Amino acid sequence: MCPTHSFFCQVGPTKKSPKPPAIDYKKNTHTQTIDFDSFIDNSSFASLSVITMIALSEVYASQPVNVRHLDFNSIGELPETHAWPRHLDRPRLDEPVPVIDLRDPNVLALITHACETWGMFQITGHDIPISLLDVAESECCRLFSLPVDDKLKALRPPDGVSGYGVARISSFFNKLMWSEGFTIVGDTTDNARKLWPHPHDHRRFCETIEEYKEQIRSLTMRLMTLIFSSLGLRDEDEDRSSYKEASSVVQLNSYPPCPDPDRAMGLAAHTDSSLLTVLYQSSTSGLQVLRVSDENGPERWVEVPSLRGALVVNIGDLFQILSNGRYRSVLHRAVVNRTKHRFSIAYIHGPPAHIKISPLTAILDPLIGPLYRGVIWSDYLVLKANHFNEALGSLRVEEKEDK
Ligand SMILES: O=C(O)CCC(=O)C(=O)O
Repeated sequence: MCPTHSFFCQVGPTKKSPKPPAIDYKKNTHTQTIDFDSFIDNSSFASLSVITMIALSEVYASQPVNVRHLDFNSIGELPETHAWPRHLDRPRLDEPVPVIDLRDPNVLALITHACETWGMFQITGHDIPISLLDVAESECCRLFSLPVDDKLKALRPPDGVSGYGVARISSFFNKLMWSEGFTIVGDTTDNARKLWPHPHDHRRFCETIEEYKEQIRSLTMRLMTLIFSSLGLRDEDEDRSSYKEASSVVQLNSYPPCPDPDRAMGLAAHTDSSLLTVLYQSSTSGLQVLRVSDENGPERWVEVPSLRGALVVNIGDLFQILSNGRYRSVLHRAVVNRTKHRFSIAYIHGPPAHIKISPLTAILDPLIGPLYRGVIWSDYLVLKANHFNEALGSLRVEEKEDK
């Protein structure tokens, strides 16, 4: 999720990725080998496609994240495995990440400015009830407060996408992060049952997640419409109609209180492989966004403050491609603190599986031409799982004028 394609954490990647291979964009090789009838499962079609799941399973199986799962509550000292070189230069607090009220008559201009300069903004006036955000946060708390042995019953398998575990990007770093996650793709009942055998307990979790997903899904569709309009696309533009459906993943994150927060990392700097991500960062701040060097100063981290009831929206790699680089997929990370258990919920919004993501023809400058090759989401996820923040750069093509 990185417009500049370099690591900004001082801890480097453990894997030196070879140059990403060229994908054969003319054919989707996965589709030729899959017997669809044996995979018909409405719950997973509702989110990520079977093709995507299989492609990802293959990559994940080839690079398992081998870690010992910590019982964060019982640790009095930061273990060496989790001690990062001092990286936490104080974040700037004086540069406010844009906060946009969706009812503002000027909303499109505000979105354009935020997407071009920050790649991230907070929204208010979004009509998601605060009570739903509160309940979702308390369900996160209930899940992550379980004893570690209970959480491990829903451990994400090495080749799987759903379940409990450490951040997937852990395999790219030689230090571990002070966080745990729970990934939800499609229906989460099976995993919830493993965590809470009693129906009353898992039903409560599943119902909250379903309600949250449904409400954030329709908000995200509204945001897609606003962002397309902010780029100058008209309602009838053909480009736009392909995005009426979507795939989604919900990621619950937990950052327990940490005995040495200045040397720990909650979630290392990354960009999102999505079109858009809508994040609820609960009542405890911890999200930071990278500002690139500009007239206000050199490259710097800026804190995204937690605002009661607000949601954070960030542009993902795929929207950077769609907008031909005009809207920025921005590096962000999460830090931890000594006293508070922080939770966040990311709704990762991707395109329908069969859509090839390419710069939108309606907004292309004929003098510049497309700056990215087209890619379908499953291929992009595989590229990202293998090459992390070099993935987006590997799709970049020369500007016309340079040729
Ligand atoms: O917890 C946060 O504030 C950031 C979460 C995030 O970046 C992610 O889930 O990809």
